[in-house]
Amino acid sequence: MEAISKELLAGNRRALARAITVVEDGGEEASALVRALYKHSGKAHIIGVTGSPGVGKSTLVDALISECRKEDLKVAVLAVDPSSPFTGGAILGDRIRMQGHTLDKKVFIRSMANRGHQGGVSLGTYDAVRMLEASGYDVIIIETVGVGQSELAIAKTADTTILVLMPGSGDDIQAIKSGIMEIGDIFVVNKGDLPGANKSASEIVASLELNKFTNDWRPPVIVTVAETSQGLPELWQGAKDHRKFLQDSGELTRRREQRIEAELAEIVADLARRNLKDAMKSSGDIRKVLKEIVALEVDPHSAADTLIAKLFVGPS
Ligand SMILES: Nc1nc2c(ncn2[C@@H]2O[C@H](COP(=O)(O)OP(=O)(O)OP(=O)(O)O)[C@@H](O)[C@H]2O)c(=O)[nH]1
Ligand SMILES: [Mg+2]
Repeated sequence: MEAISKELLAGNRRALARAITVVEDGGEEASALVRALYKHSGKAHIIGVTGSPGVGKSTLVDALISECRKEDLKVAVLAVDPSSPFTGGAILGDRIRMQGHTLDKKVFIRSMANRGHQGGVSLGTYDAVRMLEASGYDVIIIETVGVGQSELAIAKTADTTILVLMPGSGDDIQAIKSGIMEIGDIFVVNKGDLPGANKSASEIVASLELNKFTNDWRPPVIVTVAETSQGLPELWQGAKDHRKFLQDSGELTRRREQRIEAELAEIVADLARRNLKDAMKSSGDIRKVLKEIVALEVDPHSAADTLIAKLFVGPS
């Protein structure tokens, strides 16, 4: 792992790709890598791009990469597929749509399958972001297909969440009204070349006005045509403005604390799950305890307390 860390810090792409595979799989090797590289993380602007299937997220991300490259920023994209642990068609499509940048050494694109964690953005994603940061990426874009829970999960991972819609996506606008999309920091109506884009944008603006904002950021609503990069400079400017707002207002620290809290809880739960079998075995007389519970000598809650104590002795 030491060799990988060194090469990764030096910007070696192969070492980076290998490291992401390792953290995706989790376990001891992953922990060792994160331990070695954690100090070098935490610097990038993490942008989440989410929205219903087919609204043009990947095309938009491709165009956003170009905006970043105009400023010579190093950009990475993680395309997270929340729907299936197997490689789906969506990921293949993402790859193809971002092919314009494959020869650019300052662009790194990677697909990640959800490893069964709730919400689509797995523990592996947090650590993959850290690997990218340690390798010097300034902007990290995470694309997920938004289906309720995964939008919430991505919002927890990203600094800036871009919610992408398209003209006539009435259901999505209903969702904004009902408040579940209040996680959007920037709203995009993509496919602005199709009829109804401006109408959709005004509807979003109107429903946002009904929202009670907890801070001073007012989410901009931007109409784009991802295929021709129309509206992209405005979108990139919006993302930078948001990042500056986060920094100036102290919101960045607050969000990151929330994110770490969620991650820590997940790591501990994961660890407990993994240790459970061993603890059951090593708690010696688990059979005996089970019999005692059945015989009404010990209640299951007290027995669980005993087991919990053994779960958190940590990995041996
Ligand atoms: N007319 C029009 N079509 C667009 C625009 N942007 C993307 N598309 C098309 O919309 C389709 C879906 O684009 P993607 O970028 O794959 O959409 P996506 O949201 O990433 O899709 P999933 O990852 O499958 O959820 C493609 O056929 C694109 O060419 C646009 O601005 N205008
Ligand atoms: Mg896509």
